[in-house]
Amino acid sequence: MDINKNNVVEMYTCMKKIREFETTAMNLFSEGKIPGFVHLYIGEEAVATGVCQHLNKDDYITSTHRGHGHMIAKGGDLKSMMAELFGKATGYCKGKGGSMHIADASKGILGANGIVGAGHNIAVGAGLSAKYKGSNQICVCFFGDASTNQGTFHEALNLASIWKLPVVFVCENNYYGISMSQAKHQSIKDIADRGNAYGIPGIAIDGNDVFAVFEAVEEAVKHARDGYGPTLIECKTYRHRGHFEGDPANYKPAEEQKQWLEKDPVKRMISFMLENEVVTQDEINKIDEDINKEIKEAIQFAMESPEPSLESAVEDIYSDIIEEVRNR
Ligand SMILES: Cc1ncc(C[n+]2csc(CCOP(=O)(O)OP(=O)(O)O)c2C)c(N)n1
Ligand SMILES: [Mg+2]
Repeated sequence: MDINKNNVVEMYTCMKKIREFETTAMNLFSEGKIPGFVHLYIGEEAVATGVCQHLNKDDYITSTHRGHGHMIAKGGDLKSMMAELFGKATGYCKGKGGSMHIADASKGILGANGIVGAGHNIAVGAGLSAKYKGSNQICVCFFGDASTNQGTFHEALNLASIWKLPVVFVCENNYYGISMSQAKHQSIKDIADRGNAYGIPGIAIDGNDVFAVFEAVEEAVKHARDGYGPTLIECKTYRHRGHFEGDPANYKPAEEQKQWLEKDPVKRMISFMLENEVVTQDEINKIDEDINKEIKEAIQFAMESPEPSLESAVEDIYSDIIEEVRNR
C-alpha cells in the first residue's frame, strides 16, 4: 500500500468533514429547517473517504439516497450542498432536488438517487463511455446491501464483466435495508461472493477501517484502469442513525449498536494518528476548527440564499405538456 502522511491527514479531514456535515444536517432537520427526507452517512465515512482518495477529478461516481458522504469525498462544494438541502435557488439542483438528488457533472458526480439500484446501470453506462473514448477514466458505483437484491445489480455486474468495463462496484453493507436486516433479506453472508457468479474479483473488507478500504480500492482501480474490468468490494460497516431522520431504529439491538460504536471509523483514525505520532492533538484541533468554519459558512450561505422563484418550477423540465402551457 502506497500511503504517506498527506494521505492520512487528507483522509482524516475528509471523514471528519462528512461527520460534521451530517451532524449539522441532523440538527437542522430536527429544528425543521430542512424539508423532505434526509438519510445520513454517519458511521460509514471510511468507505467514501478511502475510495475517493484514488479518484481523479474526471473519474465518475454514482451514488445513492445516502449520498452526502460520497459527494463530499469526491470534492462537492459544501455551500451548494447545504443550499440544496434547504431547497434554495443557489443549491446544486436550484433547490428542486433536495438531499437525494445532488449531482455535479463537472466533478464526475453523476448524482445521488432515490431509486434503489439505479446507480448500478448508470455506472455501467459511464464505464462504457470511458472505454469507448479510451479516456482512462473509471467509475465507482456506491450502493447498499439491500440494493444487491435488485435486478439492476446483476445486470450491471454481468455487462461490466463481459465488456471488461472500468467500474469498481463498492457495496456499503451496513446490514440493513430500511428496517430489514441482511440476515432476513438475503441468504448469503458475504455479498462479495456474488462477484464469483460474474467471473470478477469479489472481496469483503472492514469498511470501518479507512486503510483497508484504501488498500482494496487501490488495487481495484489499477485493475480497472489497466483494462481488466470490474471488481466488487464489499465494505462491512454500520449506520449509526436510523434509516432516515425520524426513524427511531427500534429494530437495531442495543448490543449490536454498542459493538459498532466501538468501531467508529473517525475515532479509530484519531487513535491511529496519535498513537503513531502522525499528527499532534493541536494539529487535529486546527483541522477540526477549519471544518467547523467551513460548515458554518455553508449554513449561512444556505440560510441567506433566496427561495426558488415560482416560474422556475417549470424550468429545466423536458415535457410536451410544459411546452404547450408555455406557448398558451
Ligand atoms: C426501487 C426502489 N425500491 C424501494 C425503495 C424504498 N427504499 C428506499 S431505501 C431502501 C433500502 C435500501 O437499503 P440499502 O440498499 O441497503 O441502502 P442503505 O439505506 O442501507 O444505505 C428501500 C427499500 C426505493 N427507494 N426504490
Ligand atoms: Mg443497507
